[in-house]
Amino acid sequence: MFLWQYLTLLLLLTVQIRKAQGCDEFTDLNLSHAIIGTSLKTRLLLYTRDTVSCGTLISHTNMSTHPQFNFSRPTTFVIHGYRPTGSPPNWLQKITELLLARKDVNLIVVDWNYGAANVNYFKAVENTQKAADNLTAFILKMQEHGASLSSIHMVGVSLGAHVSGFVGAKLNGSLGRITALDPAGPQFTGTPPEDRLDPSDAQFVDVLHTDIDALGFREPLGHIDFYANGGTDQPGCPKTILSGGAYFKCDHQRSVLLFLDSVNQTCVSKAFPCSSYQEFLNGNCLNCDRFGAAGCPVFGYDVTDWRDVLLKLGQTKTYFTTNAVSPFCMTNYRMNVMIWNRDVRWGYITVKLHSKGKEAVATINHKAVEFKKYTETKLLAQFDKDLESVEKVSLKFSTGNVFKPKYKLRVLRLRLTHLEGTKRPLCRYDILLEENKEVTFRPLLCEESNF
Ligand SMILES: [Ca+2]
Ligand SMILES: [Ca+2]
Repeated sequence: MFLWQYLTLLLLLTVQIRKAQGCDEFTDLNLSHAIIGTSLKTRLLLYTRDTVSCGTLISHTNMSTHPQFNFSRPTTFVIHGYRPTGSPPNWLQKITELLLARKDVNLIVVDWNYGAANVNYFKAVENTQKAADNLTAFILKMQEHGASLSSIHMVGVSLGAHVSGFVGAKLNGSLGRITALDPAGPQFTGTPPEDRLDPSDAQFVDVLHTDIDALGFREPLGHIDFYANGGTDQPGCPKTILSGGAYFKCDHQRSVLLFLDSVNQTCVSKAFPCSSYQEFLNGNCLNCDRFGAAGCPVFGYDVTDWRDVLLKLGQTKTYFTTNAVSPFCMTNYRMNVMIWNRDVRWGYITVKLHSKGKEAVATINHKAVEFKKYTETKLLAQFDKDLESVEKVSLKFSTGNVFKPKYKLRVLRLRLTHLEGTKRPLCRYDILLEENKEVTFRPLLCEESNF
């Protein structure tokens, strides 16, 4: 037999085995369903470490018929949002695999595609309360079987975030954790806490915002709120409507991709408490003392390590930046620059770090920075990747002005402090930067005593 014949046979066998095992799938609808409109049906699909790729439709009333549903194990619910075209979310399998790889839980995918698939968004919004009623009744049944509410984690995407909030409120906030991924804004913005997600809905509520200017919710809703890249627009997402559907959903959907990276422990993104994104970019929010030795919280799945201190702080609004593709994490350095030019200089600095043939680049270009004689200028330098040991540093100064004579920046001292780790800061003294000319040098470990 040819290879393809083997492969076809293998594929057929896999399908047959899945059928024989009785795997249940997420409801697959299409645009015609969404146009006609669907009425709510809440299906619950159970996955465990033994059945990662084979879902079991769980009875809402008779749970004892599912021996693999182990009530002494924690349970994680994944709740999708609005489905304007009726198609299943393309991230479902990935999130199931990654969550089960991280923790031995009962993973329940809440399939309310009948109800969420509707070209009329308002109808889908109406169904959120009813879906929450279904889920609440189900969780109360789980509790009767010995499940503890504090070991329940709900991961809600968009409208699913508010569904999680409603369930939590109906259970008097006793659910362990709600993770909200870009909670929906339209129809929820400006409503009182009982009509949307809020921190009282669970013992711990962590929220990610990625599209606050369109589909997401602008204000903080949890004990900690992460605003990725400021929360408005995401790098790599189309900026014009000419890109079709992606223009509408790219920022919103990025929330799921960022969370998946954190579940997968692809890399770590520290998030910094700040009053605004601009202040964060200006380097004014790099102090993490309030979190003690642990430093600033990390975004995503593992933020529970900061749970106690965050609960004490009430509500914390934090910022972090990402790359356009996975691995999304950026590496942050604080850069302190002191010059000795007589006159004030305004400009931009590009920094490159080199290590073993690899290069990490940071452009500090959100606005021109002021450099003043003998005054320390503090900058946030965000690199696209982390490098083990920095062997060389390149700096370039520019003013962005092509008509004026070229300036020189006389740097008296420069200090680079890695904000994620405990690495010793890197220093260099006396560097002459000619405009638009890259200067490369070996950094020195800073003396602790001076500067
Ligand atoms: Ca609420
Ligand atoms: Ca946006």
